[in-house]
Amino acid sequence: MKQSNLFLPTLREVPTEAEIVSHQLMVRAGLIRQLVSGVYTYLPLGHRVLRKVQQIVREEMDRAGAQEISMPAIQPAELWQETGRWDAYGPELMRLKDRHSRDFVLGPTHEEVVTGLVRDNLNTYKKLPINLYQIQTKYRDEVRPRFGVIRSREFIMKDAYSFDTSRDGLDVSYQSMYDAYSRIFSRAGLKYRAVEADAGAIGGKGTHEFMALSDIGEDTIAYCTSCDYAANLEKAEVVYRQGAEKQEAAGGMEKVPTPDVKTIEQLMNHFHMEARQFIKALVFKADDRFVVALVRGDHELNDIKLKNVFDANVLTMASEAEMNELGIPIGFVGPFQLPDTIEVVADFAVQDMTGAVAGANEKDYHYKNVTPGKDFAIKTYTDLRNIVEGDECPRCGGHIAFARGIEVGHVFKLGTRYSEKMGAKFLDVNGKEQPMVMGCYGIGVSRTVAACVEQNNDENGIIWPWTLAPYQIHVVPVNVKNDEQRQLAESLYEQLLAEGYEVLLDDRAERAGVKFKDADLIGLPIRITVGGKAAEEIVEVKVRKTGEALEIQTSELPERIKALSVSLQA
Ligand code: 9G3
Repeated sequence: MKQSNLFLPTLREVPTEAEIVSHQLMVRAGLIRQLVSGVYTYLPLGHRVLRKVQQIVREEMDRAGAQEISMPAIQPAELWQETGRWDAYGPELMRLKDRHSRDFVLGPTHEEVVTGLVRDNLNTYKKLPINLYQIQTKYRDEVRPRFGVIRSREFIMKDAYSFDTSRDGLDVSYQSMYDAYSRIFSRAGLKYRAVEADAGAIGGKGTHEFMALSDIGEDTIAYCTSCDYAANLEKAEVVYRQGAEKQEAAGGMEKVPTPDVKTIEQLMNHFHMEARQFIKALVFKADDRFVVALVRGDHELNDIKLKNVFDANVLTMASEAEMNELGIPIGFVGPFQLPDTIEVVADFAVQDMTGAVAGANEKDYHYKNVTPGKDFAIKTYTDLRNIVEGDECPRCGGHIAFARGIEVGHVFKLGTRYSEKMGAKFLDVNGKEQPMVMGCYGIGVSRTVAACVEQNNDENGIIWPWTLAPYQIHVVPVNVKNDEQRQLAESLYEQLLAEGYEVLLDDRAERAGVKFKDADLIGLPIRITVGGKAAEEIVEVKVRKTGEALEIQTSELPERIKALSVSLQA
């Protein structure tokens, strides 16, 4: 490709709305342009990278035996009503009416469509298992799109759906996708970890997220420094060791006036005690009932774990109005004299507390010297808190550390949740009707591009890994007005193309400085500069990743480039 023809509007200045490096660089290097908030156009360079990610995805999905299809983005509301998701989702689900005023959704995902498709066209165990996938634009009306294409309102996803006759079959399909994902992200050059995750609203048991490691990642990963245990913070299990036989606190609990002492900090000052000596009580609404969760004052409640304890669809903090209605004084909540409709659960660590301070459930009062189990009963102790760095690894006893990640892949064991709701059944070997057992598997294709830029850049711009680079070699004649330089550059360009490389020739009549800045910004893996020594058939070969540059005879170029391309793919 000749750069004088390439639609590549690079920018020097950093776009103000871009908060993170990958968003800044993808705009400055002319890969994307925003149409409206959360909606992007991919320009030629960005599109070439997208296509490379898709190519790797296709090769690995096909290798895993999945079959590519293409499903519509426009989906009838009736399908979503069959699964109950028409009402379950709010404004994030983009809805539209056709000319006959019929309701449709713009597909944020395709469980309903694919389950309907298989239900209507397959009904015998002989035709299972099957895995159908597509690479398609998805629509989700994010409340706050940000970070460029990392959290956008339309994005490209590879989504796959497996259908098996049994849970064992699903386990095989799931593992096959898990392995395919590992190959995809390795080939894309991403530093990633597969972490245990929470299934969330989609349901099902067992799910992993593939996280591209990055400090701007929205997710926190808890991983073990000794074994390969890794989990999303939402899911990470806390190891609880029953404390030593707790020494009874002297005397009984005592109600003390604590006017306007509400927060843990205020309590710590008032009682001159550490956070770990307080019982934090939080009131939640789990679907249509109220619950109170108790955690030690220095711990954080994990609301996903709480939600799972009650198997709730929706879990929200009780509002001030709801607290008033319940007669629970905000800031003085405690496990005492609660309305008996309220279920109280406590994190394991609470049961070891003695001489604690807790809200008295009366405005301006707390109790001190409280001993759970003695001064109040708890029916359910469970794992309710966030794991913290230094906690014990639930697999090997090692140490837990934190990292942040960008979720680029997510694999789920759905089970029969959708097949039962939509009647996707098969006749088993005994002729008996059974619901198909499903899995679903997503990769954020556009998000993977951004994660790659987030992990591969320096102060001068992007540093593309060989496998995702929009072009592999950048030929840059310093001065196109100099015939020797221009002619040598063009002949090298033709020669490299003939050898099968993807080559960009910067044939623009720009100053050298501008060309070199643009070359660093768009970050192709290898740059060949044709300058003052063109007459001697000497050029400079520079590796973008390491900055190493060396002058070589053009006669050595083929094997030098070959060697570099091999080392850059290692
Ligand atoms: C919606 C909206 C947003 C959503 C969903 C539905 C996320 C939704 C979860 C999934 C599960 C898997 C197949 C590929 C892998 C992920 N956000 N999810 O179901 F209506 Cl507005 O998409 N789907």
